[in-house]
Amino acid sequence: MHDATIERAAGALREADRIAALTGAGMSAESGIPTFRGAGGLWRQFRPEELATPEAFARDPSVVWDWYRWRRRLIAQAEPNDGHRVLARFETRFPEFTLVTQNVDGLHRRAGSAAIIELHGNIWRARCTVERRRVVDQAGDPPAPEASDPPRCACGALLRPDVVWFGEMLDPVDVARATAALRRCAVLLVVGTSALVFPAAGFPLIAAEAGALVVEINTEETALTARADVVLRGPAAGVLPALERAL
Ligand code: BJW
Repeated sequence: MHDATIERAAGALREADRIAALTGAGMSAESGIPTFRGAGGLWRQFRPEELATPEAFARDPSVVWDWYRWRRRLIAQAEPNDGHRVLARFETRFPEFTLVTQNVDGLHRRAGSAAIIELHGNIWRARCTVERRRVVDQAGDPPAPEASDPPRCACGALLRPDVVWFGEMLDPVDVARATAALRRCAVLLVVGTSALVFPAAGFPLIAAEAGALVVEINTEETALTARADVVLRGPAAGVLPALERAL
């Protein structure tokens, strides 16, 4: 990462009053949460179609819940990293800052971000498969769904993780809010995502077409790299603090 490259991103941020960030699993990598597709990624050990689809849950809800319990335990032990904390500070530093995340781990909130669009849900919530009522579990507490296997709602129906699986629709309100922010922003920071999973993978292109400077922060080349205006190669927990220092 060259000083000139970081200065280009910092200069654009200094000039901008509307900024957005889109984050993915790499954002939490240095908090100890495995990514989905990288080395040691969650998909390397578990096939997605076996675990993160409505069909998998219908076939064997206990197996799917085991995977989510394992991830909840990892996340409960993790702490937000310096990258999460920089984005939390950006919320108060800039006149308009919109944080859109694909992550379900809740670490942005724990770092102090207040206004977050959680596109793929939140691992600490469950919802009734019949009543659709949400059940909130607290990180660190023994989650209520641990009580039975597979966990059930008070009405007797199965509970499921309140996340978005492949083939499921994202909340249209979240997508509309995110899209509006992407069309308005002058700079979009795209942090730690492989940019492979839609519709989020298309968000940087929406911002670019509306005239935003797209800054990619990632340890590796991605599907987005060729379309990004500025590429800051390195870990989120190092690059974001460096960017903040350059402001
Ligand atoms: C670091 C780092 C460090 C490492 N610092 N960086 C259009 C075209 C093609 C397909 C589709 C399409 N529209 C819809 C689809 C189908 C599907 C899809 O996109 N499939 C693709 C695989 C092709 N999309 C959907 O089904 C979505 N629904 C939808 O569109 O509904 C409408 C519809 C329905 C039916 C048919 C058609 C349309 C729903 C997608 C839901 C995704 N859900 C998951 C699971 C969430 C719950 C859970 O967590 O359990 O979301 S899948 C998984 O992938 C998770 C993530 O949020 C998501 C994205 O992954 P992410 O964050 O990018 O992680 P990685 O691991 O891929 O990348 C990590 C990156 O970090 C890497 O680049 C590393 O280099 C980097 N990194 N360490 C910085 N320290």
